[in-house]
Amino acid sequence: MSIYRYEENPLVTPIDVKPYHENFEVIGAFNAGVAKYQDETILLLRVAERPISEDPEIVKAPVFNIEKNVLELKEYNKNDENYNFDDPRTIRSVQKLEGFSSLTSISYIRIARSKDGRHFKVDDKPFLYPFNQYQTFGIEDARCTQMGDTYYINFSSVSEMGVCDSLVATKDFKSFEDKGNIFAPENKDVLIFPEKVNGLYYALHRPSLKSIGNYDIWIATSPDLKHWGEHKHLAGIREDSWDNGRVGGGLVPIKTTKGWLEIYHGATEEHRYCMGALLLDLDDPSKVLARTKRSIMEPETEYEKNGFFDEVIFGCGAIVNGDTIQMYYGVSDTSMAGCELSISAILKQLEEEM
Ligand code: MAN
Repeated sequence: MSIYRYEENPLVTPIDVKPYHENFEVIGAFNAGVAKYQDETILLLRVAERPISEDPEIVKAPVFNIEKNVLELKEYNKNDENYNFDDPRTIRSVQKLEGFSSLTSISYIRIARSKDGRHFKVDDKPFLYPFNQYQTFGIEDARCTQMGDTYYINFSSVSEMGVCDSLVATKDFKSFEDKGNIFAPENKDVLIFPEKVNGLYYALHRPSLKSIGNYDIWIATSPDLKHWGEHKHLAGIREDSWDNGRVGGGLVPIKTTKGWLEIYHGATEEHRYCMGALLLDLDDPSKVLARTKRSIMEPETEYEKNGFFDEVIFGCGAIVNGDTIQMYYGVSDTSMAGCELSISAILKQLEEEM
């Protein structure tokens, strides 16, 4: 697969973002949803800010207090044997096999704007900042689906209650209307299709299962973008493959003559994130017509391999022009990069590897 990575990469890095909180540092500006609005390319950046700790033994964990409308800090001592600090993203209780007690940073959504798609300027203020009790640990990994002049933005809301998926709508990227939580915990990587199919809205989603089952992609329908049902399993992880650990939707599904093209992410059990492709039936997107055996893109460049969390490429959005997918993607949970992929080349790989 030939991929054209922009010479300007990475396009947005933590240095380009001024911290919103005093005594915090920006450690990530990544995993952005993408939109074309008027003459601008908009990136809905996930900005992660970490409290600066004066004492190397102390790890501070930010939690937004909704009632008091302030960001509070919980402190952990690195020598505390009840907790594990190996994953830089989380603080885990050693008593629990899975999951985390706190996050080491708080994420929210900030907009970066560009006229040429390569040079971005980051807004001074957040666009989506924790606004309810489901978001006390932050707002992450936005996806944006345009329908008419409305842009639907969904994202992970993270709190002690779990990770759920929430929806807002905007027409101007200044204000938004809250549409509530659309998928209950734990669920991530929700991608709303850009048009109805046979009178119904469709969305991909990724329940994160704890007792049995894997981190697989599911599909659901809705009459109104509010009530989601008809849940079906769509695509699972594959043993001995680059996507044997987890899979999740990446870009908003792209309508092609051959079917709905979904560029998804897959990770190994060791958390190396690559991108692959699925082709879904135009008339019934719950039918998988083809899936690439090989990945279509892997972490290769320095900025894709090294960062806060190494070996991650994570596409959440794109702008499509004819045969070209201009994909913007998070690299190593740190920065944003851009590249161009050809739809016909991906369809060819799908046909060969069916
Ligand atoms: C995982 C990672 C983190 C994220 C949490 C909560 O641990 O993806 O980046 O903050 O989940 O969503």
